[in-house]
Amino acid sequence: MLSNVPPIGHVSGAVVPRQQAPTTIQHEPNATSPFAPSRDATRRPRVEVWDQSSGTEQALTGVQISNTGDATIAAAYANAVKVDEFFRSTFGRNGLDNQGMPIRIVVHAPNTDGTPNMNNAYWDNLPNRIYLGDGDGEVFQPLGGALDVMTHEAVHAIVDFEVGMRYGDNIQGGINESFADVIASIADPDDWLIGEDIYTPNTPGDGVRDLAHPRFGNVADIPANAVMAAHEFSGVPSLAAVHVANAIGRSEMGQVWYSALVDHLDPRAGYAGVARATLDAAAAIYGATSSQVGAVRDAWKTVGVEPRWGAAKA
Ligand SMILES: [Ca+2]
Ligand SMILES: [Ca+2]
Ligand SMILES: [Zn+2]
Repeated sequence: MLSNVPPIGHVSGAVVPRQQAPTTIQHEPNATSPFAPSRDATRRPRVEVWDQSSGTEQALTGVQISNTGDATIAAAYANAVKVDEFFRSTFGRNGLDNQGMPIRIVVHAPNTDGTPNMNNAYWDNLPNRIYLGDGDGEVFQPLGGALDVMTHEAVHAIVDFEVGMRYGDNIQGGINESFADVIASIADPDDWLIGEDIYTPNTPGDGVRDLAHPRFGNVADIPANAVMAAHEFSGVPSLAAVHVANAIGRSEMGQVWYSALVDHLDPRAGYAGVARATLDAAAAIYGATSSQVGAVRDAWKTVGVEPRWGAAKA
């Protein structure tokens, strides 16, 4: 469901003052931890945290994070570690830039006018940090408390590093938002809702978006020359992904969508270009004549997109 509140957003190029780098957070190798770092990663921080509750971004040391009595910081840190591990274990990805870049989060991030309790989260590609608002307690609880929200913002970083699409309230912005939502639904696979853990605490069962029931889930439903938010243009490719997951499995769809993003997507792609990227990815993973390729093709047709054929022509 889409609401009138600012949706989970994305900022490219916003001017944010740079702060001094935080002290390296050391993660002790621990064989019993599901998040035990690999041997070559032990000297690198995997997650870095800033606290912006005072107005400026204050870097936290590993000791400060470990001993924090701040449940918002603790929950956001835990989710950022999960996201880093998710990229590593699910896609073999080494950090946001695939070269070991840690996930950098700013907790208690205010609104751009300085007021607290921002009902939003966003990736800013100038300082390469994810900004997490506290929410007003009515529309949102602290946004870093949701694994899918954290993943969504981290995927915006991957889109920037891998594809470099221009972001705007248009189809390309919608494609960017859709990849963020779809990959988030692989990390948090219980449903097709985004943000359900932190959205409208007095209303159970809803989310910021529902990928299986987007407002605009077919190209034919989008008015010509529509002027609307990027998050409205994301419905078509997101619903295609849901159809593919229903046909071949959610985790299999995730492999196709991730490969489409990092290996096949053209930065100028529209919906048909995304369809082609997913077909090329499915063909590379499963074979050009596989049933999985057929499922991807059928899913795009269901949402009104006639895929342009590339190397995956069967
Ligand atoms: Ca979810
Ligand atoms: Ca709710
Ligand atoms: Zn977004």
